[in-house]
Amino acid sequence: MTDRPAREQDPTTPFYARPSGGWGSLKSVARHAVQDGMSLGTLATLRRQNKPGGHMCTSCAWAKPPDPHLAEFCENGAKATIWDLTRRRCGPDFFAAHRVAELRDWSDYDLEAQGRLTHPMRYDAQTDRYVPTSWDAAFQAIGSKLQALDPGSTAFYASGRASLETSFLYGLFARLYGHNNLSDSSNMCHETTSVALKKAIGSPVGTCVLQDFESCDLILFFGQNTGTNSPRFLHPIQDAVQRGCRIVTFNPVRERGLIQFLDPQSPAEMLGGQGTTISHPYLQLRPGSDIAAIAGLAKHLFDMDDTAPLIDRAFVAAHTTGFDAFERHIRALDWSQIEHACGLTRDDLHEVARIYARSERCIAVYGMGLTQHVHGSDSIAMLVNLLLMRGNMGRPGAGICPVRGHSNVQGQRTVGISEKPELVPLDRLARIFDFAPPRDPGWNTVHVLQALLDGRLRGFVSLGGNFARAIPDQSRTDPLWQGLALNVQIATRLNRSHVLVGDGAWLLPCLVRAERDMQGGKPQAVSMEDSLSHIHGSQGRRAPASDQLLSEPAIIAGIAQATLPDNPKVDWPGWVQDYARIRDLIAKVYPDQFSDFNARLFKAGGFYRGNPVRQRDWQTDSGKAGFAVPETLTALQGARQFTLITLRSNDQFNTTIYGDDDRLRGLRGDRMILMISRHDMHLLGLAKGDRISLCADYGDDIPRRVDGLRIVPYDLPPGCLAAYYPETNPLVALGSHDLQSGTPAYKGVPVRIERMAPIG
Ligand SMILES: Nc1nc2c(c(=O)[nH]1)N[C@H]1C(S)=C(S)[C@@H](COP(=O)(O)OP(=O)(O)OC[C@H]3O[C@@H](n4cnc5c(=O)[nH]c(N)nc54)[C@H](O)[C@@H]3O)O[C@H]1N2
Ligand SMILES: Nc1nc2c(c(=O)[nH]1)N[C@H]1C(S)=C(S)[C@@H](COP(=O)(O)OP(=O)(O)OC[C@H]3O[C@@H](n4cnc5c(=O)[nH]c(N)nc54)[C@H](O)[C@@H]3O)O[C@H]1N2
Ligand SMILES: [Mo]
Repeated sequence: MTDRPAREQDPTTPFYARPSGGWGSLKSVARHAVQDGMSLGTLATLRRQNKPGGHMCTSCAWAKPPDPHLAEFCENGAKATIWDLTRRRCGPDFFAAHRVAELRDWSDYDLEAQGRLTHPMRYDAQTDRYVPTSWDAAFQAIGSKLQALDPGSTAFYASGRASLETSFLYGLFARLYGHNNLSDSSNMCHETTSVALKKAIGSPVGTCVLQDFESCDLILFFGQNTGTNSPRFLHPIQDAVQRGCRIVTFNPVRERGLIQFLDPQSPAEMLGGQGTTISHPYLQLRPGSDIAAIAGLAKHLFDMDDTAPLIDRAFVAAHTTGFDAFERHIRALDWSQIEHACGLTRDDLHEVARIYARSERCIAVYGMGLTQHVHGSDSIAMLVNLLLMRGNMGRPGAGICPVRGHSNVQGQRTVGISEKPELVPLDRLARIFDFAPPRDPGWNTVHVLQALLDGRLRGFVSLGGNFARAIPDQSRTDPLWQGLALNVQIATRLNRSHVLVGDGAWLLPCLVRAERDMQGGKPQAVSMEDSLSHIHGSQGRRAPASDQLLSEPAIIAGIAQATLPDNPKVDWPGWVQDYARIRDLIAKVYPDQFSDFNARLFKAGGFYRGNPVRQRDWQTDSGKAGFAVPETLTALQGARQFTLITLRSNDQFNTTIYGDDDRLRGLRGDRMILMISRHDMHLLGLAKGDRISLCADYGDDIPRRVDGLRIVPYDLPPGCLAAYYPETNPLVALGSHDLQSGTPAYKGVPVRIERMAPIG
């Protein structure tokens, strides 16, 4: 196995007291660059990242401004590119040397650290090894298998990184083949947003654009770790703070990026070491209790409105429904209920309510801290309620801003990767491509896993990602993947999903976004949609990691052509020769949003897909925005003692682990840790460094446990524990998900702590 980078063994380093950004982030990038043998060419590639004519970063989905910084990339974007452009290769020699059973014992880090996949490979059950195959043989064999299967017993998963062009072809392929089982990483992420925002305001996506951050006077942050997961967002936040905008954060964990920031691109700040203070106040509520906290804010606002009117009654009357029921519900709540649920005091909430009442233009930002809970949709609806009370929708400097995860996850849904047929213009697809699209609802992630558990899933195609490792309840699902008739993995690096396979598996390597994609003798561009609904062209220039690689569109087209009967309206090989033709198809299917797609592809800052909410046009059933009465004050079930939130470190991109540090949290050298408050350590008689087991406590009889986590004292509210994803995913029950959207409740895992005998 690969030597892991040198690291400290004590994970319990004292809290990192410095601002985020700054020298720490530059040092962190430099370390990764050296480990991975970064060339000067990679530096040149980084300089073009996120700029018109260059490639769009494969890390987060944050907006790319029209006037980019000299280096419009962050620590983590640089890591992602360096990781993609590694000099390490994982080819036929590697697979000849290692049985798949052996690889199942390797860590996530060691699997990916082998470098880029170079050849199409087929799994050979007899030798338990991946063996090389040709593209043509792979396409023909996969095509025959798909033809033999009932389309309804297969699922096509997509991780949110693939381009609009790839995603459009993938969705079309699924429907021509005969199903809507287009599960997406979004099902584990912001599906809650797509469902809750659609219901409340008629738009499944955020309403803000970058300019709104230039004129807002208050930004509320709920459960989004900007410093780690969308670091470029720190620039507009810092600018906002410097012009006097107030930031208030609700998060059980004190996240460095929202406390203080040092701009690595500002020499004065770097030399002075003085950062900008970001949030004030920063409220550490209990996990899952955002509904209660926002209800408290609303209750104060109603009280304050009785003496000095502050609710935008004209807006409420003209643009909303359900206000009276909402007002009655909130006024009737008891302060002790609210305080008990969220762990914040009435006074804490009063301070924020006063700030909100004084602000004229407010933006609410949120991430996985809201979406990944059993009542995630209710939390989002509550946040919308709060904004609607003061008319903070459909005017400059105001609105709601979910921060999406993968770089094109929002765009994939826009162009048809959806298990919900009602969100796709099926009639138009039927007309343009002359076929009868399936109309039955498809499978989301939870449905796919239920089908895997009860044997209904027979074939699985994965467009990127690491599905088997990203999902809940892995101890139950891991052994079942080997029983599938077909498992196709389109990927760039080896991961756990590729080694949990049996007969009928293929591993198909593709280009990364920074690489040159030549088709029909010409370099091709692809495109993606950022979190603020702007579409950007992206062109790679680097030589591919291997001459055997195909682009994602070429792989999808190859499989589709080998699977489907001929159709004169469907020209797979022709489309792949020229991606501009795929964009023309997208424009034809989605004329409102993608007209003149090719002409606008490289517009600086991207072109805006538009959002009717900005004109106060509410595309809901009632034609208005809806106030909603929450069903509960907290997403947590029962009165459990401990709730675990599973989250990301600063040294990972989802299941891709770059290293064992979590610089912004001041933690080093180990990911198998449990963060716990000193209060709870005393209560349980635990000491720093003790080893424990975590056991899920859902009250069912399925054993779910993770052994060997080390205790790290951390500043958390009592009862709240935190540990890393994906190491703790075996604890999450598949049945525990947002009730409306099916997004797994990764941030609200009921657990018990069991002491382990000291080792050595
Ligand atoms: N570098 C890097 N960037 C990434 C990723 C990555 O892994 N690494 N992943 C990408 C993806 S796919 C996504 S979806 C995004 C994820 O980005 P985020 O949305 O930031 O997701 P997480 O890091 O999982 O955790 C979010 C935050 O929610 C807080 N939280 C947990 N429970 C609660 C709660 O009940 N209430 C509140 N108010 N807060 C809570 C946690 O403390 C944490 O700060 O980032 C994307 N960008
Ligand atoms: N406990 C817990 N679980 C979670 C979460 C959590 O917060 N807590 N978050 C959830 C969220 S928000 C998400 S989005 C999912 C993420 O789930 P996924 O999107 O499925 O997982 P990733 O880790 O992003 O996928 C990494 C793999 O993608 C492949 N890859 C990388 N780049 C490319 C490319 O350009 N093309 C192709 N074809 N393949 C590529 C590589 O082989 C790499 O190993 O996890 C979810 N799971
Ligand atoms: Mo995500």
